[in-house]
Amino acid sequence: MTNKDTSALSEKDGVSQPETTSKSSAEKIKRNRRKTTSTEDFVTQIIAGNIPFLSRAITLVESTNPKHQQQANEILEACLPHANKSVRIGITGVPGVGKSTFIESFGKHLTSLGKKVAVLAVDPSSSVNKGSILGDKTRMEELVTDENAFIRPSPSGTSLGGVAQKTRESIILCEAAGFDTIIIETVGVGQSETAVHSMTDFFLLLKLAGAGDELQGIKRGIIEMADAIVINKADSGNEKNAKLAKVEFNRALHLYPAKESGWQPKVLLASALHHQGIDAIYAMIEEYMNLVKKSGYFQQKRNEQNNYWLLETINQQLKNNFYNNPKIKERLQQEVTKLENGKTTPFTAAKRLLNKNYGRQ
Ligand SMILES: Nc1nc2c(ncn2[C@@H]2O[C@H](COP(=O)(O)OP(=O)(O)OP(=O)(O)O)[C@@H](O)[C@H]2O)c(=O)[nH]1
Ligand SMILES: [Mg+2]
Repeated sequence: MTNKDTSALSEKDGVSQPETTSKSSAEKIKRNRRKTTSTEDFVTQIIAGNIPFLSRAITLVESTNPKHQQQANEILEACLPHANKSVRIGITGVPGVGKSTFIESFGKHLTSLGKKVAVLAVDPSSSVNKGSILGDKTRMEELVTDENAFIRPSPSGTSLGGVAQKTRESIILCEAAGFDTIIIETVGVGQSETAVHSMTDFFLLLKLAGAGDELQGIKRGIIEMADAIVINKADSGNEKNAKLAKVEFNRALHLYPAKESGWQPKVLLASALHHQGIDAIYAMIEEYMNLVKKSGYFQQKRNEQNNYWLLETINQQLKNNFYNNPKIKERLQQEVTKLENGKTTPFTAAKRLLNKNYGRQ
């Protein structure tokens, strides 16, 4: 009881604390400012392949602090001419399908070929579980310690759009740092496959062989996005089921209209755990890249993706400006009350909020 009283009292006394806090945080800011690295240094180091600098730049990209964002944008613009020279591969599949195990095996195969591999993720739920990649880095034990690999968990964030944009910007930084193969993982929460599809050149769906009902439970549109379906865990007595699944997926894929890329999506078997089928998967991706680079589709798709992200970023920014505006917050609350009291309609309320404030952001 006494303790409680004391702590309650000390809380009251604590009214003066903010000053102390602000003093110390002011000092911190000063200290940090002294330590701040110039954009030029960042860019030079990133292009030289300096991983700690790459990590720090990604942290700036992920920051919500406007000053950090400003510097991140400057770094991104300067890095852009050094980016774009990579293969970007999207990988999706339900939890437990073997994404991490696959990325470990696939990534090691790539580094053994002399490639530099960056693994990023789009996982909007990562603010809760700290990111699927980080959560099971144990499944990527070898890749984690490979000096030609860079693994970064998903940025945290509340909206998929925000998380995806940060990952997309991180791709540019990784490419500028010399990573020629970028793997983007997603567990496929909400629309995250669509987001990953819109930032990659090749989209790979990992599947398990089921009991003959392979197409059940697959989200609409995923098959259409896939450039390849890899049936994982084709081992330990599961080989026959995997082969049957391959036939069924092949049949299903042929029902879809031809892809604009001119590529006929393929179905392959793999055992990520036993490193089987991995080299064939990479050979297939190389075949795809040769095809689309020759036809010009590669550049066309990247241009389309850039346009998409331009509009997406504008949408995000407009929304953020709107909802983070204190006046809007207040008026929105007022409109909600009016709505609850039957004094307005959602449409009139929305119009009023938008009309009054749009031009003043
Ligand atoms: N037999 C067999 N097991 C595998 C294979 N690939 C992965 N596994 C096992 O399946 C389990 C899940 O693998 P993960 O790589 O963690 O799967 P994930 O898709 O990353 O799962 P989340 O991170 O939860 O989304 C682990 O116990 C792996 O050892 C495989 O090719 N064959
Ligand atoms: Mg995983």
